[in-house]
Amino acid sequence: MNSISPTSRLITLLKGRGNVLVLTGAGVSHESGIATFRDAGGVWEGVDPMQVATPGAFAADPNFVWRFYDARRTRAASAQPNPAHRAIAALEATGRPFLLATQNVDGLHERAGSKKIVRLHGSLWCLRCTGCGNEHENLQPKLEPLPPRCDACRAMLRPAVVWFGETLPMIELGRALSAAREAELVLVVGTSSLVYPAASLQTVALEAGAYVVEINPETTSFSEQASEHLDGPAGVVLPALLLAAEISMEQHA
Ligand code: BJW
Ligand code: ZN
Repeated sequence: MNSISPTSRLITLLKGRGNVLVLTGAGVSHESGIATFRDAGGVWEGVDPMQVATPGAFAADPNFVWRFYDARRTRAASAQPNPAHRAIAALEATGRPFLLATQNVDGLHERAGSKKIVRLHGSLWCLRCTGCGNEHENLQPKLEPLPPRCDACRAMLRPAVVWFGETLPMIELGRALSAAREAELVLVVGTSSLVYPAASLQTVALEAGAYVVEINPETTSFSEQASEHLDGPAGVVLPALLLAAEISMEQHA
């Protein structure tokens, strides 16, 4: 099993029937060729987040912000789910109480077969009208002309993602918080645990008594608090864990 050495406690919890919560961040899509935000070569190395990921940035230059998201949509559309996305879907498919709360907006978890999912930071594939608030799905990576306009009221559409300074969708955050309070096992995969309130979920779970495992090739601000840290890429560690716990990934190959 490479150099990964999960504890027997973790394997027992994976084999059991208790509530599982999986929290994911950009690192889970890294092996699909999608850049993370804060690593070397990450999204925020090429562009200042304050110029593309705030309501003020969109108000100041909607075309610039849309071009940024157009490029992200194009990249995500050509990417494929990797073994980490598939392992998470396979864990859900065991039928135990389960929730996946992702900060990712790329849609790869859904394409890997995850169903019990809450999207804390929205989706690249959903547009929201800045006038009437209507939301609709749009799976075309390239939108022309930019900025796209609402069919109903002609106001500008924006990506339905959560920018800095905006509140997270209340129902989704509420579901994730409840799952954190009820979970027996939490897997925190591929996130720097720097962005709040998403990063508070792992602490809520710990305080409620969950066994919280971090899977990440680097240490993070959460590593010292984690019950266990598994050092390695998610696409290697997660399938290895499922194998050790005798959970089949066959349906998600
Ligand atoms: C691998 C791997 C592999 C690599 N396998 N792992 C205190 C001070 C100042 C501000 C704040 C504060 N507390 C809260 C705030 C506000 C702010 C915040 O948290 N700022 C911090 C940065 C300090 N939060 C907000 O504004 C949030 N809203 C809010 O708080 O509302 C209440 C409020 C409203 C008004 C006023 C005040 C309060 C909203 C946050 C929205 C974040 N949005 C983004 C962009 C989404 C759209 C888009 O994609 O463009 O979400 S920012 C970006 O960061 C994105 C991500 O979802 C999010 C988290 O990043 P993530 O996923 O953790 O990625 P990285 O790159 O950080 O980490 C990747 C990890 O993967 C690394 O650890 C690698 O090692 C690892 N990895 N390869 C496994 N193969
Ligand atoms: Zn409208």
